[in-house]
Parts: sequence; structure tokens; C-alpha cells
Amino acid sequence: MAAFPEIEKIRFEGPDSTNPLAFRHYDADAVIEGRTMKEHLRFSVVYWHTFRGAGADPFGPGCAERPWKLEDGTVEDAINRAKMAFEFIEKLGAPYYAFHDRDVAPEGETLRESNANLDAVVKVFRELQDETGIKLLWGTANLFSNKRYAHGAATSPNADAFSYAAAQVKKAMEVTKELGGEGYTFWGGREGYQNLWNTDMKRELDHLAQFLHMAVDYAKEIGFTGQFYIEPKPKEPTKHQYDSDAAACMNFLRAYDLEDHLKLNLETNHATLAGHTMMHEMDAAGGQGMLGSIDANTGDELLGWDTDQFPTSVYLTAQCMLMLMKYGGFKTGGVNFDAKVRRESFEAMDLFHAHIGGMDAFAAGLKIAAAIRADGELARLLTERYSTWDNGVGAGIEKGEHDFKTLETYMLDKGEIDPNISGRQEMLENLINRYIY
Ligand code: XLS
Ligand code: NI
Ligand code: NI
Repeated sequence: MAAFPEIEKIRFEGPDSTNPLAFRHYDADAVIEGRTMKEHLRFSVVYWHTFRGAGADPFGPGCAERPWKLEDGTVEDAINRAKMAFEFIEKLGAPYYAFHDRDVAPEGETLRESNANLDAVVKVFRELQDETGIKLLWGTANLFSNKRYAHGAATSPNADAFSYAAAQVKKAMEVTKELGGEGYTFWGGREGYQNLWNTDMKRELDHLAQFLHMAVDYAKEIGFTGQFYIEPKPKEPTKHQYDSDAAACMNFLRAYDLEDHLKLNLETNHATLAGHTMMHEMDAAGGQGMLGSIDANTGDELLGWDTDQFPTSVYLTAQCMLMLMKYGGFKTGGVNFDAKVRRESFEAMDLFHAHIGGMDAFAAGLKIAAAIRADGELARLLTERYSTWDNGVGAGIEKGEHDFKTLETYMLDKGEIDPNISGRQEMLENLINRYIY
């Protein structure tokens, strides 16, 4: 049975369209800087929010109405849901999806049963992928919902929880490989602490690193060549998550000799919870060659938690696309909508509106970023700002020809620095607006 019989494939109708079920900016085959929009953006729909989210909040259960069952139910229910999920993704025209093991198949009484349930649904996923051409951006394991992970998974004080998580990730990697997944994400669900009095932080971090090394080894063993990602988030559900931001993650990866095996999957609302902009996080990771993929969403400026809203601000998406293009675009990653419709938007149709809006916002951001790059004024002003490093003493320092003594001699002779020039912040902000409106 079709889930959305009344919906046709969503089409590009151009900026003047007033049809809420059409794209105004996302024109999949339009070419920008030598790549199609589809190749630049690599949109992905998440299974957890979109097909399992009911919209619950701390004050009440969700009230989402869906043509599929939202609760765990049977394997048959899961297969039915999978078919409807692929119908949605196909009609939307997103080339990718992403899932956690427990989003797609019900957890059984035992690990063995859970694995069998997962296998049954993965078999159907394989067929649906082949029929539709939709691909798996990345897989992951849910190591945070079940009560066995109350104290974390890889960082749990209970070695059995670590072992169970290892078994679960092993299986999740196998099915990701089976489905041709282009990546595998580690988000440290409850890897952090609520209280340092009961926490051996160093020991927990050592365990987390061991866990990731085991994953790297197992990938080699089974020939899984997809990209591993670690997803930073500073708080929620724990007070302090170990993977708190891009810088903390990169330091952790380097400290434990993992930097060649994982890149970052950055999420907008996690960046803002960490007190950064997404632009900052992308620049920080990109500068170190660690920018892998993005979870595209946004927070609410007035709320301090992970609201996971769909991105609608072109100011935000233009920044994301500018950073992405600065670092050469996605290789294995994509724009993954780790976002959920609001509790009040309870009709299934709202899922289309939300994704269409997010895709259009990113397509517009791509066009704005490309216009900024084509014009070259921003790049020229940046080059000019650092021009003291292009010759004279600056070039000498960069080449390693100076030390404190030679610089002292230089300054003693010169007496005072050449005058600074203005940062022109407001002028640059106005310049960016020129490409937007
Ligand atoms: C939660 C995370 C999660 C990961 C996947 O805040 O964003 O959804 O992306 O486990
Ligand atoms: Ni995420
Ligand atoms: Ni999140």
C-alpha cells in the first residue's frame, strides 16, 4: 500500500513557484562549479526522526499521525515501514538515507534475536535500494536508548555494557557493508558523565579509544572501506559528552592514534550548543583535513537545547556551503537532515514540507556560496588582510628563517610596527548580504 498516493515526485519549478510541494532552488541536475547540485549536496534522510519520531517531549507523548506504525511492533511492521520510507525518499528525490540499527528493526529478547530481526529488514532494504537507486550514506548503532547503556556504552563502568556495545557495532558494521554504506558514524550517545565524583575520566577515555580501535580493526577484517565518522556534541544526554566539539574530538583522535581512521560528522545544533557557529566547526575541521560529513539542522535562537529543527536560514546554509567548497566538497559525506518536524506539525505531509524547505535552503546556500566564490571580492579582501605575510619579515617567518633574536633585531631597528588596517567587519557583512538580496 502506498503511503503517499496523492503525492507525485517533487519537482523543481524555479524561484517564482508558489507550489509548497515543489523545489524553488534545488534543481538536482543544474551544474555549479563543474558538479551537479545533487553531487554537491548529497542529501540524506534520517530514519530515526523521519520514520520513527512521534514528536514526544517531556510533557507528553508525540501526536504524529503516520501511515506506518511508529512503535517497535513486529518485523513485518518494520518491513512495511521500510517500504513506505523508501517511497517517501524516492518522491522527495533525496539520493541517500541513514539509520541506527534499532530504528529499522525491533530489538528482540536476546542479542541473537535482535540480529535476526535486523537481518530480515536489511534484506528488504537491499531490494529497495536496488529498485530505487537510493543509497546508504552511513549506518550506526543505537548505544543509548536501552537501559543497559544507562552509564554509557564504550565508557560504561560496567565491562559487560562495553562488550554488548561491541557486539552491536560489529553487527551494525556488517549490515552497513552489506548495504554498500559509504560511511559509519559514532555518536557518543551517553559517552560522558553526569558527575565527576563517580567517574574515572581517563579510564573511560582509554576505553572509548580501545573501542574505536576495535572497530577500525574489524573494518579491515571484513573489508569495510566506508569512512568512519565521529560526531561532536557537548551535552545531552549527559552533562558533559566526551566528544564535545570539533577541537576536542580531533585532540582525542590524535592522542589515541586514531586520526587516520575517522573524520568528523558535524551537526549544526551541536555546534551552537558548544558555543560555536557551524561555520566555525566546519572551518576548524576542514583546516585539519577532518571535515567528513554534516548533520544539517538548526537550533532555536531562544532555546538552549538540541531542538533539531530543519534548516531554513540561507545565511546559515550559505556559510555551510562556503566552508564545504573551501575544503573541496564532500567525498563520502553528505547533507544529512538529522532534523525533526515540530510536535505540532503532526501530519505525515509535514515531513515533505520540512525536507523540501531544508533542501531548498541548502540549494540556495550553494548558489550564494558559488556567487561569492565567482565574484572573488571576499577572497581578495582576505588575501589583502594577510599581505604582510607575503613578503618581507612575514614571508621569512613562514619559511622558518627567523627566531626570537632576529625578530628582536628587526624590531629594534624598525622601532614600531607598520600601522594596522581596519578589520572592516561591517563592510564585509554588508558584502555578504549583497549576494543574498
Ligand atoms: C543526536 C545525534 C544523533 C546522531 C546519530 O543528537 O545527532 O542523531 O547523529 O546517532
Ligand atoms: Ni546527528
Ligand atoms: Ni543532535
